[in-house]
Amino acid sequence: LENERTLAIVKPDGVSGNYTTSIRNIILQSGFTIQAQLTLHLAQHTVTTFYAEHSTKAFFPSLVKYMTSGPVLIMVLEKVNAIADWRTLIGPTDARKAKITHPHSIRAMCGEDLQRNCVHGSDSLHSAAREISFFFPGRAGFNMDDPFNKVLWL
Ligand code: YYY
Ligand code: MG
Repeated sequence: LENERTLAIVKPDGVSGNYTTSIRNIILQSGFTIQAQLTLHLAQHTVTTFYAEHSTKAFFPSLVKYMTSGPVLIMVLEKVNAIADWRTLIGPTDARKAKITHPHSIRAMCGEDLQRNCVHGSDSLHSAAREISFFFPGRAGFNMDDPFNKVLWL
C-alpha cells in the first residue's frame, strides 16, 4: 500500500466562515499529513486555468467570481488512498444535497449549495498530479521515491 497525494482547497466561503481550523482537524484526525500549504487570493486567469475542464459550462462565470471572491487555503494531503478518501470526506458536489445524504461530510458542514460548496478535492490520480503541480510547480511528482520531494516538502 503506497501513499498517495491529493490537492485540497478550502474555498473563499470556507476561509471567510472560519472553517479552516475545523477542516484541518478533520484532515489530521482522518490520518492525512499536510505536506504543503499555501494561502492565495486567486486571480481570474488562475481559476480559469485550474477549472479549464468546466470553461464552456453555463455556471463558469459565476464559478470564477466565487473562487476569486476572497483568499483560499490550498493543501497537499498525503495518506494511503488519499484521493478517494478525501473525496469521501468532503461529500457530494451539491452541499445542499450533502446536508441530507451525507450530513457528516465537510460540504454538509460548511457548504451552501451546488456552487458554494466550501472545499475542493482532486477526483483522480491524473487530476491530483495536474492540480498539485499547478500550485506547487516542480515539487508535485507523485513519485514518492523522488528525493527532491522528500527533502523540499514541509
Ligand atoms: O469535483 P467537484 O468540485 O465535486 O465538482 P465538479 O463537477 O468538478 O465542479 C467543479 C466546481 O464547479 C464545483 O465544486 C462547483 C462548481 N459547479 C457549479 O457551480 N455548478 C454546477 N452545476 C457544477 C459545478
Ligand atoms: Mg471536479
